[in-house]
Amino acid sequence: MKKAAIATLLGTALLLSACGQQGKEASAPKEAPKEEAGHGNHGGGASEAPKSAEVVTTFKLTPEKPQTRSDTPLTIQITDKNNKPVENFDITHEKKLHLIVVSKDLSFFNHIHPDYKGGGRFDITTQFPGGGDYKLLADFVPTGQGTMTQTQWISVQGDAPAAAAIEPESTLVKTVDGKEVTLAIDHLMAGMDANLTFTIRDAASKQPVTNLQPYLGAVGHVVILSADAEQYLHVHPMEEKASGPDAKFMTKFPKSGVYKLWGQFQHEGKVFTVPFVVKVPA
Ligand SMILES: [Cu+2]
Repeated sequence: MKKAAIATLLGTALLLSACGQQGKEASAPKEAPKEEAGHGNHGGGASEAPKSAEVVTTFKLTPEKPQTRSDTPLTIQITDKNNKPVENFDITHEKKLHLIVVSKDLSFFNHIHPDYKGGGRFDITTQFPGGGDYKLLADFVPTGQGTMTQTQWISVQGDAPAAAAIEPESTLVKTVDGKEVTLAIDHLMAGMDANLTFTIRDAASKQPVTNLQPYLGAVGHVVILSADAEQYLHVHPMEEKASGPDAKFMTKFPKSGVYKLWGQFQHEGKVFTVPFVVKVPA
């Protein structure tokens, strides 16, 4: 097996990360959102730069250029700028590190949780469904610092399938795993607090689903990426303990443009992921 090379990512690749409004603020009327509403309690809002220049994340795949659909070990090593391991991480939504993997055209999305091995090292074995470029986004909170997201583009062996177009959808209704999910967005504008409401029904009966289960400690999670995968938002619900049919989120799209977002929910022990593509006007 080819020796894995090491790709190092410095803090310059920091992307935006924001968390949904939570806890006691959840009952605030949406007409008058609090100023910091989009930032939640993770301190990683778009307007405050986490100190990630102090943190270096190294993504190591074995082999460096993985094969399609084969088990591929991935190690994520987090150190400070002096190459000393970062040891302690806050747990956010039940995990010390959240890893998002997307294909370049955003048609593939995976949200996984590498195991913490100590010494700043996280391990997982994963697979990639086809050849071509993928982006890895690791989302974590070194204790005493803010939320940070560090990323790495990687390349998988084999021909990339034809890129899927990332086209804004005029009707935000999708059926996934027997659920009909409707997304309504208020105030969809760059730099504004936007309200995202997912409504979940049984696809066959059209009955509202009122017994959603917590997934990673909340009624749902939303990950948002700009079409070029450069802008990243991880949003948590306004009312984490909600159980459906509505799951409400608030976030701020940093710029105008096309974004893909994925809502993730759990029902009857199974997590389902529903994607939408929206265009944020200037
Ligand atoms: Cu996660």
